[in-house]
Amino acid sequence: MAKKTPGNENPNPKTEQLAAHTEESTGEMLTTNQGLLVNDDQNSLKAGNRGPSLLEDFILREKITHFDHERIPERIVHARGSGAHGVFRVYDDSMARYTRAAFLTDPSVETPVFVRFSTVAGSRGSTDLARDVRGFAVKFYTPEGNFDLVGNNIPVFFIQDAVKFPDLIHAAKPEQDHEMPQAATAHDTFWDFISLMPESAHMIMWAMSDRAIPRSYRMMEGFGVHTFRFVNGKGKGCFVKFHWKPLLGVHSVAWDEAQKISGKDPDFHRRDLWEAIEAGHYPEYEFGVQIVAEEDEHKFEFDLLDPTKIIPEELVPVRRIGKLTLNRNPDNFFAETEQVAMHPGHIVPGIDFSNDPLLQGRLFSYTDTQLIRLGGPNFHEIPINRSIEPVHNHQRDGFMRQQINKGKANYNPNSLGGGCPFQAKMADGGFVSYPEKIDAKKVRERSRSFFDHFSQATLFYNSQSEPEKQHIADALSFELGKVVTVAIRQRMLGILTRIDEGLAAKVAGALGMPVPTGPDQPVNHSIPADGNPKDFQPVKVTASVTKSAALSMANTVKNTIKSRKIAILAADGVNGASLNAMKKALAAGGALGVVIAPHLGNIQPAKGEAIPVDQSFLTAASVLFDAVYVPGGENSVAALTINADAVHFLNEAYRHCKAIAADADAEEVLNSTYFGKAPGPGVITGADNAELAQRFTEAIAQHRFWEREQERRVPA
Ligand code: HDE
Repeated sequence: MAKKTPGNENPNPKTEQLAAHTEESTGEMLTTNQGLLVNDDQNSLKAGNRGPSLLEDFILREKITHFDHERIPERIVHARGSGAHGVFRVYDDSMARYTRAAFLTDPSVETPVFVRFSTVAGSRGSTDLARDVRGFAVKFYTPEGNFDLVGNNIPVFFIQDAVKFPDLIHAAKPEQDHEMPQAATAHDTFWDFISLMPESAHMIMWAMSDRAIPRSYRMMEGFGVHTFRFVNGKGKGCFVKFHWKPLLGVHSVAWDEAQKISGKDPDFHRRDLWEAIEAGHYPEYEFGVQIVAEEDEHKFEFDLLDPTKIIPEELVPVRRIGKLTLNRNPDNFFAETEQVAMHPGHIVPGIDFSNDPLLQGRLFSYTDTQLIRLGGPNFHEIPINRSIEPVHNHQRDGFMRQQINKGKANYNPNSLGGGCPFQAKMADGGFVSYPEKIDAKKVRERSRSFFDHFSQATLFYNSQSEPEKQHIADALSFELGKVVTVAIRQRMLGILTRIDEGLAAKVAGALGMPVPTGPDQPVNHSIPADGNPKDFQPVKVTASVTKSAALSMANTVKNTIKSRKIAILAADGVNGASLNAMKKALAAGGALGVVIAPHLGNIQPAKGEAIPVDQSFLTAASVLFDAVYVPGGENSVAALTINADAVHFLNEAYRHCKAIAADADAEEVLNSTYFGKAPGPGVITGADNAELAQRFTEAIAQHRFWEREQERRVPA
């Protein structure tokens, strides 16, 4: 058991290891990098107090030089991210049948982890709320070495072969001539590429769905995407897909809201993660596996190696085998979150790769990218990247080498070092690649089993609730509406027609364009020079599952208000008893009531002690909260009724389908809103504090009342 040191409330082997590299200045004197005590950090060395600075000033030079070199290249993708430490524990030893990985089979072991969530397209300083895929990368510091599960919050990908990745990312990033738009795919080059690559159809459905605008990193799923392989102690293999299921459920914001959050608080997800962990609301995710026996590899109508396909949970259920808990914020963003080097090729005995051509390409890319990003081959020595087990090998030297290797033998075989370090037998935990039989010709080809591009796109669309379907149509109308080249929009409509004609018609309506009819035109333009386009068009398959409950967020967990932020709108003269009772009831459910008033400081209730104000209308915005409550109190109600910011706050919360509660004697405030006279679902009023709090809690747990959007009558 790792010891508990001050400042390390969640000790484990990794936090103890990191502690050896952390610096704490409290009570210390200022030094240079050479350990020299500095006497004056306010003035440079000059020839006279009005004279020129002297080159001799080694203290100034050291400080400025270090500053000049503070930035490293940002990640080419996933540049914007947030990290957290945590632990993982498997529930039981049932996985031993499939894998020999110690951390997945021994429930007595708590494995330290570091997780980095990210957006994909935007730069390091871009908004968290971009419509985008989210990265969900987990580094497990296992006793058998580091295992990195470098996944996303969407279970499929845009492309089937790694060779197309630079094209995809070039198309998605800001356009090369003017470097616009930032952190957005709503532009010509992205949709040009997509409209020519029908293999992206399934991913596009997910990326245009609410999954691409999560409410929180804590409320999204994670997926390993590729099929991996488990190998058990007897050397038998099976296929496996990895899942993360958030215990708070999968929730998103509205697109209009996402755009506003991007202005009001571009750090929204980063802040949410940080604050939840600080408050002790540790994010939790269950780890799930879908296991397919090797003999069953070809029993599906899709190819397990095709990363544009899921295995519907109806065909292979997800077994929840363990839990990840994020319980500590990083001490230093750069040292940990920025320098963490994830790699799908970091595996441990019991886990191996499949031949998914996207995964195979990734195995090259991630080391290569760290070499340029972190500056050399010793990035594994950066504290956050170190395995908790010591490293012994014959690799030497390179920029920034930390390890001091003793002895003479830096080669193998050697006799001078007694043959050490020696190779590990399989029985001692030595890694042995899975001996998959391969008998093939060397070809640049795509298997025809990868040619069905639409049936799972249709499956995803058909599995959505009506509001979710509408959101997909709206997202496509928005994105294609920003596309200038009409031919690109037209080609996209052709693709949508093959996914769902109703969807295509809706988007065509918004774009003011006809829905393509007549004989199917070739849709795949990703063809080798000597290929006949006819041979490369998508094939139709009969899907064995046409609707999957797991794909709709409407079916997610809706039983908790834990860690939700609730705005309480109040002014002087508020009914303090009601306000405090609601705040207490929300806190009992794990939610945070935030008092928002026309001014900071305190407000004076009608009776009782002054109430501290958390935010004023100037700094608060409804888009940063999950729900709103308006307590009574004659003067407070009168003030809010004529306060444009308060009324706008409520209108906007209503438009974004959030739960709204008001005391019976605060109804006048609601009446001054657009919805007050005919409120839809999720608007609750009542005179009894306890009963109101109970109904409000149930409503907040629903997350949103998307059905309100049908009315679309609140111009907030
Ligand atoms: Fe990545 N990806 N990727 N990717 N990826 C990177 O590695 C790449 C792919 C993912 O928080 C880069 O260290 C290629 C799929 C995450 O640090 C780079 C291909 C999935 C992160 C890279 C893919 C991912 C990355 C950039 C196609 C989901 C952030 C910085 C063959 C399963 C990790 C870095 C973090 C980061 C390459 C496709 C997830 C350039 C070539 C599919 C979560 O190496």
